[in-house]
Amino acid sequence: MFGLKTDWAMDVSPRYFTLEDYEGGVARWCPGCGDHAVLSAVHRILRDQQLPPEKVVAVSGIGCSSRFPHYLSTFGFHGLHGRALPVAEGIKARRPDLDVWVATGDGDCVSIGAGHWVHAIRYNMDMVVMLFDNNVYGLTKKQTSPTSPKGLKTNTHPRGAWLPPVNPLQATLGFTNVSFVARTVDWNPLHLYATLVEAHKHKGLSFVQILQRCPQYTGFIYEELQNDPDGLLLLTHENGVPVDPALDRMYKNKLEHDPSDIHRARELADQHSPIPIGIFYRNEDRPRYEEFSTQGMDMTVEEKLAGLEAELDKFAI
Ligand SMILES: Cc1ncc(C[n+]2csc(CCOP(=O)(O)OP(=O)(O)O)c2C)c(N)n1
Repeated sequence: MFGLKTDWAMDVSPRYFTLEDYEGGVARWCPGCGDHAVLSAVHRILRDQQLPPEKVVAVSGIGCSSRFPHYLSTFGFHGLHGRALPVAEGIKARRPDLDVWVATGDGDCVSIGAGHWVHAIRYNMDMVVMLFDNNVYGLTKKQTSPTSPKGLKTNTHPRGAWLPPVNPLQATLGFTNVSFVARTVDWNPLHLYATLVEAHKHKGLSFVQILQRCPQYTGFIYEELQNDPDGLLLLTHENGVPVDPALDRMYKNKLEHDPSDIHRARELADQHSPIPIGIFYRNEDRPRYEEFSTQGMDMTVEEKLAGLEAELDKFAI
């Protein structure tokens, strides 16, 4: 776990947190990498919501994007490749009071971490999961990822990826107990911020796919979309991402979509042109695993021992 800048435990007066209170080390990502934009959105959300740094934990696996926790001065856990989600679940299972933010790449989540992904969605523990989807393994220098488009030339497929990519939203919307699914893009700070705010508000696991530029290896993939907003379809609804006048002006293509409609959400997840962004699905009534795992946590040692003895007494002959 990373440390905090200040020992707030000693502080008894009301606190106002500035951006500096959340900023960690200087980010080592390449210039133009979309990860910077996501980091800056999260810094701003923490500041705007005045979340005490000691109550926030950033958790990640391995990859460029997984360096995320180093750049926050909250608690953090830079885990093993593909294992961000079980670490985050362990934290939430015992410390439901903490605000958990997970950073995971398309390789980290959709490839090596895919088993954990299915179960994390089903466990539906209250956390924000940000899928940094740059369609490639960035850190290990351009290998094909499960979300690489067919034909993408990489170090592992120099003649081009053979198979069609996994669609992370389509898959997530098919997992049992899914409760929040959204998509945003790193190059629109307004939409990125507003989507992550809604994800953070949601009680349950919020899965947010962030189309993320990797200028080094896959910069060209999102270039057209970045330059031409007409390639995107802005999902609008009173329970969706709030659309302020600037967003409204930016996107010509808009669609009113009720995020409680999972069937329509699945159809939209399958749509490629224009690409929908916004909240696909939202359901606050799904059970959350921490509602069960935290039962009895406030019992005293004596109460726990008495309970254990009572259970063992059932087997007395
Ligand atoms: C068990 C294990 N297997 C493989 C690796 C090598 N490895 C490190 S990062 C990575 C892929 C990262 O890609 P992605 O999750 O998409 O993140 P990005 O770097 O693009 O942000 C791989 C294969 C590892 N660290 N551990």
